[in-house]
Amino acid sequence: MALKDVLVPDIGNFDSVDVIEVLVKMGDTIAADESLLTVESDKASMDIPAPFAGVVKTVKIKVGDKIAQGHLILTLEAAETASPAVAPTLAASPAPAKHGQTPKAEIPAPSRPVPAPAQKIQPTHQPLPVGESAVINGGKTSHASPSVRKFARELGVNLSMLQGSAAKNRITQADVQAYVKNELAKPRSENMGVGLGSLATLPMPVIDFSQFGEIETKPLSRIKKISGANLHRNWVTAPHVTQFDEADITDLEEFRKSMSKDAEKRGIKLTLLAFLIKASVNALKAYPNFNSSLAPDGDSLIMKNYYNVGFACDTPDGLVVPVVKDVQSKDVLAIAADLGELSIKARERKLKIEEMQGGCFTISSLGGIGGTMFTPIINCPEVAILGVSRSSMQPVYNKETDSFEPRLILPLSLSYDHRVVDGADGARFTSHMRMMLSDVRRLLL
Ligand code: CAO
Repeated sequence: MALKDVLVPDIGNFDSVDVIEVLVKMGDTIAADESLLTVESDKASMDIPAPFAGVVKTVKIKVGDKIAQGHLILTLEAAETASPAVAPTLAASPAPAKHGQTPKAEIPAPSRPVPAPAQKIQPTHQPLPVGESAVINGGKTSHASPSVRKFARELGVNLSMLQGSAAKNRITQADVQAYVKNELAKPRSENMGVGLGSLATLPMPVIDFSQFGEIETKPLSRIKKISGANLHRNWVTAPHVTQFDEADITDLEEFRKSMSKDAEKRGIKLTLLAFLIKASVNALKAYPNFNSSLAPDGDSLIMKNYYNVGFACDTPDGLVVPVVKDVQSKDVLAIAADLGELSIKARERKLKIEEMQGGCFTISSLGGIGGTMFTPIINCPEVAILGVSRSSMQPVYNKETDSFEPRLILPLSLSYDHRVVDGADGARFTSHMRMMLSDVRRLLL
């Protein structure tokens, strides 16, 4: 049995945060990853988990304290067999912590996806951090501690339906209880969301599947949990429209293949995705609304004069979204080099948090896998995402020769937030992409 200090991990760009809830006390036996306390900045609240299992010997903080990275939270008598599974970090870490080592905060971008989610305390117009409980309610942001969220989840309450009564609109357990009481008191038809415009969803039925056959319960990976929550939020909050289009990439592919050997000599895999990223930045410049985010109050658009493009990357643990930065100042080869490097890091769980932040637009390419079309979910607070499916040879009519020619056609699926982008601009954006991709010279300008 060893007595170990548990310190406040990296909490991002904040000098200090307030302790709003202490979830353990002296003598408690806690598991690795169990929440120890909830902290809150003026933007968000979140949990700090236990880095390993053990018995709480002393608690060194109390509600109301201001704490910063390195601050002593408590001492734990660690069980010898205790697993150090999760680092004491505010961020989700796709990589399991190695023994005695504090991993760097890492997180899939929202997705995102996933919630891709940046994972430090940050302004509410950025993706929400892991464990953060900020919910948008009528344009205002409310917060709830993890224990209140857990309580709400157990009762099937959607926190976005509540107005918090505590300071800074924080939702308390009493708020949740009052809400449930109020909902139960409503006439049944109203409660069921019939006729009154209620967006409340029915709780998922709890079914014992083992009654139908053999089952096995597999825990979701940390990335899956985080990206799932982000995807769900993005799906229900942003009104999605998906615009489909097709680009003729016959010449582009010919060019790419002709350049591949040269690129390889420089240690770069010149992929189609690099060209797509380059083309998308050109389209973002032509249609700047796509390079924006809705302000948290919903009254204005925050226009971005930088061009960072995220790409969905499939890893054994789930989806992450690394971001290629400053695409406007890079040529296709430099983008391809970044892509290669970021993809390797993603799969080796070595992405740094800043490598998944700052995205303006996301591309999700399933072309290497298959499928004809799909409807990607916007990586909010970005306002659009481009889905790319598998290219195929198709007969295309050539007016000049009055004949059909075999052309390589790439399916594009652009999902956009209809609060920000009009349907006409959605179609203009994909037409622009089509134009850029069908004439590779334009990409090189
Ligand atoms: N049509 C046909 N073939 C394609 C293609 C397309 N649109 N895109 C790529 N390919 C081919 C490539 O040419 C390559 O073939 P070769 O090995 O013969 O050259 C092969 O597919 C594999 O490509 P790649 O994986 O090396 O490169 P990529 O740029 O296509 O993909 C990455 C990189 C990171 C996007 C990909 O590995 C990945 O993770 N994709 C999944 C993304 C995802 O999960 N999206 C869903 C998000 S929503 O849940």
